[in-house]
Amino acid sequence: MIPKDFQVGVATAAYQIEGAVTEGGRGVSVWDTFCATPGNVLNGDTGAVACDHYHRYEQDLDLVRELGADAYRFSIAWPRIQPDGTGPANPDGLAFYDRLVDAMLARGVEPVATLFHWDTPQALEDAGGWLNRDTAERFADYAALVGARLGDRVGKWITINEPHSVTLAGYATGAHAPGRALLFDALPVAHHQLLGHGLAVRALRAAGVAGQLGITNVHTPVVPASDKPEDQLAAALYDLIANRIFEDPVLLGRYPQAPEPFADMFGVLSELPAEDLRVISAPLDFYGVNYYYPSRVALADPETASDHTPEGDFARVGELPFAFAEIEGAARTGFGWPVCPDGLGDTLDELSERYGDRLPPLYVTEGGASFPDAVVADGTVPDPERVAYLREHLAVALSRRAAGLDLRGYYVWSLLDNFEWAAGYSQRFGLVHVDYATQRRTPKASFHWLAELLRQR
Ligand code: GBH
Repeated sequence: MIPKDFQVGVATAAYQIEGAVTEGGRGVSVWDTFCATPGNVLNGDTGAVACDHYHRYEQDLDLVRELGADAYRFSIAWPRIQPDGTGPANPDGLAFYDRLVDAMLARGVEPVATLFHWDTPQALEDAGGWLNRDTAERFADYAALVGARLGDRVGKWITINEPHSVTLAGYATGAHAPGRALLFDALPVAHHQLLGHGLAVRALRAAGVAGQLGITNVHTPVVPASDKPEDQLAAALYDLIANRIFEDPVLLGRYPQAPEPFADMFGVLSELPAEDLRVISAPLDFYGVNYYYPSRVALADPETASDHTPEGDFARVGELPFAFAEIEGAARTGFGWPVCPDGLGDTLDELSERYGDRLPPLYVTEGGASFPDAVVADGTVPDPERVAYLREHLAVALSRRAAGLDLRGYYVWSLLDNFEWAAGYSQRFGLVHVDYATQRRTPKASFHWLAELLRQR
């Protein structure tokens, strides 16, 4: 049974669902550019049409209401608000999100707005993107524009979604836009996003927004692949890169130290102005956790490293000193990701152990799984694996809450099947099936299961 004051929501992101990439004065984002180069995205897929949500949002929000979700987490496309990433707001861009937020409120659904879910304006990328400190300042200006317009109605603000993914996939390995493969030279990207977060928090507070402010980090509990000292070392280092580089500055006001012999790897993070860390660690009203799966890490053997990488998306992590070992005995999602509800518990436990009193109230701002869902002869979409996934993950979340953790909600990724970044349309994460040829939406069995669970509250 889900407690009444535990918020259940559904999440999406602009580039993954909106389409209409040349409408309403929207500028070009790094994802438009990345998708245009053959080989970057599976099957040459792009977000140009996606779920056509830009035109169909009323119908999509009807589904959110029908589900009985308390909150809808969406993202705002920066290039709709500032086509070139600077200057005055584009009125059509603001007007779209204004209508979207009102449409949520009209349905009794709390708007949870993410300001940055990876769609950097291309013009800013051309000036260095997140490698350039100026992008953090530009992000705060953008936050101020949106805050001034929507600040009276948005319930929660998430500044940045998963700075880890933009750093690692976007700039270190190149699997995501903007497709840079800088390995450890990508570290400034982490810092500039976190600085952008802190400056955006400051800008939103100055704008007097009514809602709560937070950030969303993706968390992966890291376990060494063996007892061997080199695997333990690799795991400790990977935990820093995957998790703590993004958590410690926000929650403790400092970056972690890399273990010997890797101490120099984080060099750039130890030479930063103290004032930056003060900005980054500004008090938050909540902290968002995305959880997908744990990582079993070994030190890479250059000969075999690529055989051990878990997923296409992150395959080029093999060039970093890590290899990923199988999590044995776990069911697999469509991506091949292991289904490990206990890993969510481990992540939540780790957070409260590491940060104790400094931890703001928590929300799981994403959790979910892709499966090869299809509409069958009777018109339904059976997805028993997703029902099991959600049942088990919700149970783990609620167990930690029952044990005293201030965990206030769980948002399912995702409302709709959508553009799954480098995997294109091959991975279906939705509670609602989308037939891309017709844009027909069909709620899956998991949608009906969750709707019933929410009705029972
Ligand atoms: C999220 O990214 C995104 O916010 C969302 O847009 C996306 O659609 C959704 O998940 C599904 O992919 O392999 O060691 O880096 C999650 C991407 C995949 C990054 C799992 C972290 C685990 C640790 N994440 N990954 S590692």
